[in-house]
Amino acid sequence: MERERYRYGVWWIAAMGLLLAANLQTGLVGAEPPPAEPVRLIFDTDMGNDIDDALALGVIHALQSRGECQLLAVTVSKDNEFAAPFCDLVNTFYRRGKIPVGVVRQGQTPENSRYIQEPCLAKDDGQLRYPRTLLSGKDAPEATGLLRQVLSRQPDASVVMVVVGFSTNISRLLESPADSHSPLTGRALVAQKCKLLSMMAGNFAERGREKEYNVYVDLAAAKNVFTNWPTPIVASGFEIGSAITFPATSIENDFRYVKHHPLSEAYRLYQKMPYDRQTWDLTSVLYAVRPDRGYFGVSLTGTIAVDDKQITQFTAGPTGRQRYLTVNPDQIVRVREALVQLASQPP
Ligand SMILES: [Ca+2]
Repeated sequence: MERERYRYGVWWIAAMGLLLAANLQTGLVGAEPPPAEPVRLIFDTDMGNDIDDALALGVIHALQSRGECQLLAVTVSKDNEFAAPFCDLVNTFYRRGKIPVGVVRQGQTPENSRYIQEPCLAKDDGQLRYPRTLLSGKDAPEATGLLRQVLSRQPDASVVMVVVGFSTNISRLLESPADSHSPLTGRALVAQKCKLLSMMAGNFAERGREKEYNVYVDLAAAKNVFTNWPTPIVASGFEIGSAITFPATSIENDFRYVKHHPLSEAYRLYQKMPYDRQTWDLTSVLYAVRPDRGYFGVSLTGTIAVDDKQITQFTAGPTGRQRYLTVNPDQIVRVREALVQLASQPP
């Protein structure tokens, strides 16, 4: 009897010892998860062509206010002189007017856009309605050089690029030679400093797939990026943002905490209210900062290519590093709710 009890005791101690060792190994005992570092983010946008770019910039600021990201720079791929000042006035509204803004030279879509131009020019009692430091895009630095400068100062494998317009700037970045900011070529610099490219581009719907604006407006640039970008890419295809609309009721009700809000004013200028606009660019921001929250599904890894009809084609394969987002009905509800809360969050 004594002997049985002794044997049982030995087994029990041994079992507990094994359990403790296993827990220590997996870090379950006494280990607090380290606080997550804010995501170092660069936002490249064709601000002015569609209103989702403006709301996406607002979402970035809300996430930064929550300690989840740090906006290192904004670069603009729309070649219009009001695109960069509008980005600067939004940054200034969120009290981050020192964030550098770079612009494309000899870029695409120079045409005017009311929603970026009118907020830049609006005055009340002789003062700019939305103060800013950058008066014209002509005064802003060229985007490729700014991207090189900002990237060269970041820790290795730390930067997430969010690209929600054409690939003009990041394609030129890939092709850029060594300069005063870095002895590396653009491609090597990206490989060293970036960890992810989250881009709104292409179309990966199972049916009815068409060519997509961000791809076909600068086709050569998009092809270069899909072929030569050296980090993983996650693309939010046209069908993702199309399935998740931003409610006009939020624009009408949730932005009234100030007399003049640049995002709700821009939204009203873009189209006749009320309208629910697709959230394309916002989804690429949300995934970039919160990739592990289950807002979206992601495809298998593979490669994205553009075919001769300018349509994106995905081929799964173990060596590829590119994926695309998917979304189901429950996720659509969650993403819309998150985006409304974030876009309308006061500075
Ligand atoms: Ca865009």
